[in-house]
Amino acid sequence: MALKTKPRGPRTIAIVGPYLAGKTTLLESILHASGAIARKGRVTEGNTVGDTSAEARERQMSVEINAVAADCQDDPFVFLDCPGSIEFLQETKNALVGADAAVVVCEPDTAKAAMLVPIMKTLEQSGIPHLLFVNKIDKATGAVRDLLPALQEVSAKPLVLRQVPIREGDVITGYVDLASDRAFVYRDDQPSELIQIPKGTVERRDEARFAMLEKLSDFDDRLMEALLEEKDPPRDTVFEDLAQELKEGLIVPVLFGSAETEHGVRRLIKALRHEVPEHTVAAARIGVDPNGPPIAQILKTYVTPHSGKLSLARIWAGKIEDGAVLNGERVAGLLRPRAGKQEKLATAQAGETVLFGRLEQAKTGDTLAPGKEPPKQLPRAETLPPVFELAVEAANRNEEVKLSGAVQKLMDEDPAIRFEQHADTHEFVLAGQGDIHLKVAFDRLRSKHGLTLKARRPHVAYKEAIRKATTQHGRHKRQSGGHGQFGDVHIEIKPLPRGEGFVFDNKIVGGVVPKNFIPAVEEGVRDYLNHGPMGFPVVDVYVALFDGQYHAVDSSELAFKTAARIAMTEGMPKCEPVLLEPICKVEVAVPNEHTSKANQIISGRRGQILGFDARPGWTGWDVVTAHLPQSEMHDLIVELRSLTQGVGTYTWSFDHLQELTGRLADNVLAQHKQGRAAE
Ligand SMILES: Nc1nc2c(ncn2[C@@H]2O[C@H](COP(=O)(O)OP(=O)(O)OP(=O)(O)O)[C@@H](O)[C@H]2O)c(=O)[nH]1
Ligand SMILES: [Mg+2]
Repeated sequence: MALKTKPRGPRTIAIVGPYLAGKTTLLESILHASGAIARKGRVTEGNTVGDTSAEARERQMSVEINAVAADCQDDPFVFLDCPGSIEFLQETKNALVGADAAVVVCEPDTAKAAMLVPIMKTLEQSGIPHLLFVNKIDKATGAVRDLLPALQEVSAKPLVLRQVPIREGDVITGYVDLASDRAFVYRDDQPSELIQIPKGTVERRDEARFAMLEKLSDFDDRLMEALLEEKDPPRDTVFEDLAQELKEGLIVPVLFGSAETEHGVRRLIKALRHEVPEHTVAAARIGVDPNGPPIAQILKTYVTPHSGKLSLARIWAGKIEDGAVLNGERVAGLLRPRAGKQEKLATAQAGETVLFGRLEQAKTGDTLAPGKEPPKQLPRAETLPPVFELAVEAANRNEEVKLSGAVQKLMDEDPAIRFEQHADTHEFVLAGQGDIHLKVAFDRLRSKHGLTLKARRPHVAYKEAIRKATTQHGRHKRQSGGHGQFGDVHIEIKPLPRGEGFVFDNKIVGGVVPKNFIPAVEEGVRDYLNHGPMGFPVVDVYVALFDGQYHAVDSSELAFKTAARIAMTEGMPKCEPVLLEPICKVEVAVPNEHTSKANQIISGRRGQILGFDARPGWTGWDVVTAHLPQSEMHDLIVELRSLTQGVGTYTWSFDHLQELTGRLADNVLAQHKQGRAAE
């Protein structure tokens, strides 16, 4: 059978995988191998094409998507090098929206395989074809064949090993490519050299090649027949199956190499050129007619010092020109992201991933189309719920006004950032995926928006309630010159069941307090309830006005309001006030070998475990459900990640208020007093 034509047209590849697996280094090697750059930089030396932002360079880690175009022979690609840190998973998710396939970079270390789970799940759930690149093969201590079962554990799809190593002593010096059945020795930063399959590798080659063909034949009857008849299948059938089964997401090919020395990188590029499907496949996956009218989607927004706002977008259909009006805004600059200098374009075609200049309203994830109005929006990446919060304020008071606007711009770039003013504590709270994520956000606010923030642990919204009832008289009387002030009330104060809030009751009969003053009494009570005897808002309390007096001339709304406040101020301390702390419902998700540790963390933080269950759709994972005091949640994610190789996570929501007494309550009150004194 004749080999079908190789996929054509521009394709976009996301380079993903755990923290420090070597993704940015791999991008550098891909660019070098394809001739896009003449010299390779190193992450440790701060001179790579990726990680150019100050925030990334300073930390020697990727903190956002690096998009770089490279023509691999005649095939145009855009590579999206994604950050590996779990704190920047949102970036990866946003990039994958526009990817035809993903290269999952990992290390040859069975102990690190579990770190792949979050990304593998994301890929499986979104149906994006992906292959594994086992990097740092120069440092591998164990055998590749022993690594494979550990990697298979984290993949729902069958892994298909495409190469076997050739060794000299402990060092891997080359590989046999199982599809073409040819052997190569590595040459640093150069193409590998074709050799005879060494004798010592023949047996391993036979075994691995048969295993590969067997897996491919699970989805191809012709191949199955050939194998049963013990015939070596035609090479073209093998290549065709590899491409078809990757496209359909049936298999996960596994290649290996060393990004640092460029070993195996050209082989990887070849697999991408021949096997990654054309953009029409990804377009169909998200429901776009690739032959329909122009439509594009934003994968990332950059705010740059020189070019202003740039929107990295995948064009799913049609042609878009510089100057076109998309969603009511004119594109001012159409660029291809090249290594070094970006390439100016007059038009960009379906399948390309390009930068649109100065679309001020456009946000990451938005769908764009020509015309005034935004088109029907395509599915976006899920937004990760925040797991870490800090209270922030402008370091310089004059800059307070800039805060909201600057954070809004930051959120256009990074949808995983949340920002709100807390209704109870009045603090501005910035929330995100962890400490480093927020630190990077602060750095960006400073460098791009000229705003320096002060941050601290947010206050917990404590409340208070009462345990006993009382009645109280309150009178406000003042005689000063002509017009006096007079208000007089008798109120009943009673606790309400938890969660019932505040109820005001008017029980006045016979007009002893005229109707028009009653709202003022309620207002006086409500005012008081903002700061109860302990200084916190009071909840779950019933107050009834049942008696009082007035004066025809001297009574006023203000006088009655004041009388009500006086009654509350005197009455409430007699009602046995008690502190209430917010309790959240948390769902902690961890691989099940860590479930008992998760339980310990929760118990150690005064949590109450409600139960645990298998995590739906995540084989080998549990979800522990618990009630946890909010005051214990600030650094929960930090501890959870440190005990679970970074993969453990949680979601939370406010659940109820619960009485807090004893030493812990005393501490809260002492701190609150200190805080108020400092204000
Ligand atoms: N020995 C060896 N080291 C490598 C290889 N590839 C990368 N490294 C080193 O691994 C470290 C991390 O490399 P990066 O390319 O920054 O890794 P990354 O996956 O982009 O990291 P993040 O984006 O921060 O997740 C650097 O010190 C690299 O020099 C390799 O093939 N072999
Ligand atoms: Mg990186």
